[in-house]
Amino acid sequence: MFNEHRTRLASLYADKPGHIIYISGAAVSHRYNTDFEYPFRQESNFLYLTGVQEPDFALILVPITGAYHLLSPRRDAMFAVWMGFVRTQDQLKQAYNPDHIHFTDELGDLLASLKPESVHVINDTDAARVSELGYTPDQSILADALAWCRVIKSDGEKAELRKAANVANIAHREVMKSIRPGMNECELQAIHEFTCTRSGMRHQPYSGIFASGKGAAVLHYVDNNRVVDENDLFLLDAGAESNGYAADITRTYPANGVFNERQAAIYDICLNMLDSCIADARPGVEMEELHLKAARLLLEGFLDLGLVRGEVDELMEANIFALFFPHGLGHFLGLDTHDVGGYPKGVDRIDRPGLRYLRARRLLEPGMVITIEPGIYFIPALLEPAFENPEQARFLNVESLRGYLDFGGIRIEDNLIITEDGHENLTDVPKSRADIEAWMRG
Ligand SMILES: [Mn+2]
Repeated sequence: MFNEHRTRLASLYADKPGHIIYISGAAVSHRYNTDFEYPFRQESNFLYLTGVQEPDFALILVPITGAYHLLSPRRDAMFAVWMGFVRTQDQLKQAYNPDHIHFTDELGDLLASLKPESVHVINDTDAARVSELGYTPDQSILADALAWCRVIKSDGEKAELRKAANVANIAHREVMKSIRPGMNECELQAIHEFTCTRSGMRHQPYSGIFASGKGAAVLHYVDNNRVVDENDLFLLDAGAESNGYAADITRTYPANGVFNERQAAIYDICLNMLDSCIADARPGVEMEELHLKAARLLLEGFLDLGLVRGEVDELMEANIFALFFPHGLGHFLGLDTHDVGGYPKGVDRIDRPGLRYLRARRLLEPGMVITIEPGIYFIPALLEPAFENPEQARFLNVESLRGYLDFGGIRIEDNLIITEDGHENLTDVPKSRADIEAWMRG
């Protein structure tokens, strides 16, 4: 898989003889000025090209010959005492399969032997290192080239994403059947993370959101320390990570196992937004089309409930949907949860409420992996000013909406691989009300 990734990147440099690529991997980082080490996470581009999941490595690629040089840190005996076994260069070569292996302190000699015209890098640190050694760094292409490669997933990557999704599916089901009013949100986080860790996935791809009641209306809620009430909805947005590849799943359900009437009505609108967008997810479709479709379904649902007034078209034009659905419909998913490539060069964000935060704006193609995650929230910080703004308030049933300010929010999120003729949905966690309630009954 990593060989395939390097070949894909090298193909973009076919017209650049004399140009080579240098990327340093991640180092260990510490908590302030202490010797406490944060869990190590390889830099995603380096991981994509090498599979190396240990600190202080670097690589040189020579696109025109395809040569892959791996540079490993020189470890001394004390490293072995404190940190673990030190592998020989031969053992590292066996493990990672480079064409050539060197120590990182031999970078100067390696560059001297390659005599590159220019050295492509992705960041200032690598650029400075290259300059220091007397060569010309070029930071203008490589990051975009890597994003281009990473947007279309290889078969190996799809397999990792399926593994991550499978474990996240199990963890979500586990929490869904364990929740009881009176539990603290952090207990539910513990169940999620325990389930992932027990399955061998020791790292989370992002800080999970375990939000009950009003906390569910905070888009990136991470307090995760409130006691869940009897009548709360509980929103869980958390995944799992398999060899660096992320799952990112969200479900929302009643803490006591049964949706009340008000929750059910809003939930069904959100689920309809999700299901309709998923049904349309196929090559040739644009993310913003799907976003606008979801927005329209939200407004139609709210008109039926009498929460907004007017014609759907004028409500769309006035961006009323963005008061309740202020984030983007979805994003690319891969080595990073909000994966690279959402905005290729020349494509700008849409300056419109709601769509402004869309993290991907491009035609869907086979091999892309996306999330679809509509949400409906009652966020006082957005609604209260809108109640006072005549331009917006004329579309709102202010009196009814005031009764929803303690509702919180609902988000439902699935992960899809776009295929030749549609998509493969990686997420398998109950999402219809009937399925959720049945699963929670056990
Ligand atoms: Mn997401």
